[in-house]
Amino acid sequence: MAWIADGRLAAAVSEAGGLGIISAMNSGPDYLRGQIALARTLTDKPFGVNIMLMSPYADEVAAVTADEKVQVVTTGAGNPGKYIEMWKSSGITVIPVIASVAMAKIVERAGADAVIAEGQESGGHIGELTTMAIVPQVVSAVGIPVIAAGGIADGRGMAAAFMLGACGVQLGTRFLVAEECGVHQNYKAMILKATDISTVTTGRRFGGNTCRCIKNPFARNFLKMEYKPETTAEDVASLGIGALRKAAVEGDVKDGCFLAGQISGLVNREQTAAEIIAKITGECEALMKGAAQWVR
Ligand code: TUI
Repeated sequence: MAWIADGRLAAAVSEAGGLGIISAMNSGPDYLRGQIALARTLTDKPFGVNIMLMSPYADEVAAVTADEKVQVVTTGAGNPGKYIEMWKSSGITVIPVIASVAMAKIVERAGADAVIAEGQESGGHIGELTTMAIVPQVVSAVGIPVIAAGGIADGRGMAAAFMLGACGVQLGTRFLVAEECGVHQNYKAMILKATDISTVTTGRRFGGNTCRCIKNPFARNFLKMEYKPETTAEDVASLGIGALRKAAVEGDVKDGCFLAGQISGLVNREQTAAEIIAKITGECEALMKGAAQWVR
């Protein structure tokens, strides 16, 4: 969650019993070192760092995580194979986000400790499969633990993920409205007022770069440009530059790109990370006690 998941939010999630993740996003090593240091002032619990593999600084921030010996690294938007040995030799638990069975098998073979199987309900860069379809197929295909992501924001989603064979869940959209999340208030307001049909996907035309975001003027204009016959893949690549920052930092509701998942319609209260985690795990536990009620 570029510009969103910083050291403060990650520390709050870890303090509350989750595993907070700092997004290294498109920033350089100094930003990441600063956020790791900040998180360490706020918690002594484990937390992780997410490396977006399409970042121009991926090599540098990957080295920072090894040097800083963060407990967990997750990766997104590509194959992290070339870094896994370095991370493992630093004692780091490596958990790539994958969007297909093929990539899950590749990272397992390369030494990943677990995978996050992410459905296309998620916000941001996504693959083609839904959470319902990808999670059980990845669980059947690999021997390492599978964490489910995409479309999960409450105890029902968490319980459903466990039923599909996952042993954990990753939530993004739900934590956009955490009190400890420093994203612009307009971003939070956008999520709080979103409905089930408030998101769209951009970047599908040329493949490999599909992104889910809130349907605002930026997204509508992106889609209009993307599908003009004369538009090229290079044109599309330049359309979103700077738009994540405009959304998360400036709160620009017109020209910002507000990455958010399809479950946004269910997210309608700003709460602390601890309240969010207690609510979701409480709901999940209660639901799972009666999980057999519809079987017969
Ligand atoms: O990475 C994400 N979500 C993101 S990254 C991001 S920043 C960005 N901006 C513009 C273009 C691209 C990224 C915003 N949101 N989620 C994890 C994720 N990883 N979703 C899908 C994947 C994925 C996709 C392909 C993982 C591996 C993969 O492998 C493809 C291949 O064959 O190399």
